[in-house]
Amino acid sequence: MLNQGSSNTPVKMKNLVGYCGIIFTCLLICTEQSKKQGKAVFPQDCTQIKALSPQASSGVYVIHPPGAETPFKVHCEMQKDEGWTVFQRRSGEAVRFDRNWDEYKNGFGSLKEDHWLGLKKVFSLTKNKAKEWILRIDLWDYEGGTAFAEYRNFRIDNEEKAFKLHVGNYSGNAGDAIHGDQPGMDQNGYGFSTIDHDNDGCSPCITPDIALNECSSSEDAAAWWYSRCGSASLNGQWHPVGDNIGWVSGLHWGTWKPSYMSYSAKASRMMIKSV
Ligand SMILES: [Ca+2]
Repeated sequence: MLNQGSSNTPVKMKNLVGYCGIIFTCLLICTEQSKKQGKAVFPQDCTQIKALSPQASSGVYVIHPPGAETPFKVHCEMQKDEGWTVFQRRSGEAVRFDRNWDEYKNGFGSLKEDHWLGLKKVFSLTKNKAKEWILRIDLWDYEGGTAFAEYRNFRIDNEEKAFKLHVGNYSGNAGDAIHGDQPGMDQNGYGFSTIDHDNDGCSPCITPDIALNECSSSEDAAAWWYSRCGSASLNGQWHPVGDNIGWVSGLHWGTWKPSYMSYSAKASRMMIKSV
């Protein structure tokens, strides 16, 4: 990780800067050579972009993970010395999230605004087991508050395994909603569910509060790694201020705002970095 440990001596920093400069120069040379050969070389993810170019700012970049057949565009969230590859962003109702399996597989929305990058692309990133991936979830409420959750060892399986979710240890101040606010609600290890693909492991789904037919259809076609149905669900219907409490469908993080409130967040963002 660049720049972590501010106790680095100036000499070490100088070496680090020089080292990065060499890598960046090599990448440029490779890119130039590849251009001559008719091929372009792209960075693997936003973490690599930030490492090679510390001044890089947030925006849309082209990346080419080793696990992807072709390069694709992503929104990179650049923070200090960290480059995060964003795969979900919610901030309003301009982009609908009640979508089917193929749309969640391939992605939708605008990379510059609200969007879902697509499970296929997230899989192509996290299938690289030479790296560990950290998942970060940022949440905003209507009262000016924010919270976050981070999970080590994030990855998802391929489509044949329903893009099953894998997360490790939690840290943060939003609470561990993926592992659940009550026993039996753990979403870790569950496949992704959409209105036309039911992988929630229950039928009907008996939650501590109510019985639902299926998690996705009961939450107005929200899509998530549901498990009976669980405490986390950030792809539900977006609700405006003053009308954001009490809806079954919404942007829910049940360990941050208790599930009985059914509080729908003002905004959310999901992103990953490699370490
Ligand atoms: Ca079911």
